Amino acid sequence: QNIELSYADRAKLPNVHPLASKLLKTMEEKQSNVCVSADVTSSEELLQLADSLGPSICMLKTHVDILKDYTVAFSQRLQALAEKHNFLIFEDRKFADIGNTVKHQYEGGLYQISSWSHIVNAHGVPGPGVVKGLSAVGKPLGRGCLLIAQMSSQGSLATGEYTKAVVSYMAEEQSDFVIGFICGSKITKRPEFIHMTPGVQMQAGGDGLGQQYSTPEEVLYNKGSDVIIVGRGILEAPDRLKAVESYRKSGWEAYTKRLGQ
Ligand code: 5IU
Repeated sequence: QNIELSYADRAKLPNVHPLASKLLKTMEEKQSNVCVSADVTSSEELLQLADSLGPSICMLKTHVDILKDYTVAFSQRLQALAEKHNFLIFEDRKFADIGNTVKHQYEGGLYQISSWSHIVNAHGVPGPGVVKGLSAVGKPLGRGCLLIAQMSSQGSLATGEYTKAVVSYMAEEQSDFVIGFICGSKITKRPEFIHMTPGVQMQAGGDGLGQQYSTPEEVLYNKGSDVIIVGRGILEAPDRLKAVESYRKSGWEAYTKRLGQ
């Protein structure tokens, strides 16, 4: 039988990445394993979301390229809100090119993602070079990366041997920059890695475009993941604040149940 470590215990492990440690501590302090997926197209609305939902979340996920009005000032205000409410920023950029190209995509262009996002993610398809390229930019800044080991969408090709290779060949060898995975369930026993799962709503189902939903209880208790990523379950609720709090509460209950408390 595996002993379940608490988020607080895992934050103190000798080999844990400093950013993963910070996230785990934040989760424990705020009693929140909720990452809100702030998939809105106006930067003003995104900042409002960050300010109002900030106290209830451990992380805020962005798709900066869907904003119609991105500015550097916006990225600075978002960083200030992350400080104010103690959450991490995760730009869901899904890098998937050769090392040299992702280096430029991460550091430069219009968005200069590495300057404001604590965490980014990458596909394993290119092989270890994608992590090496990102790491060259992000490691000196104290950033971290999640590898996409599985996807929530129907018919995803990221399964089986592919998932295993992402874990063993890509993550375990580059754990100075890789802090965990996007996945549907716990895929490594190493407690230093963080498992984050999208495709979460209060009711199981789908969206008609391939998204598949599981409940917080299913993801955190049955599947052993650590963080639930919730977009429309919160964004399309009549009261977003009430919704994020209900995800926070059921997420925390499922986690404490897993710990056997
Ligand atoms: N997202 C997924 N599934 C994945 C990955 C990312 O849904 O496998 I990798 C993103 C897409 C969207 C958010 O930004 O997570 C989920 O939003 P909804 O909760 O609204 O479905």
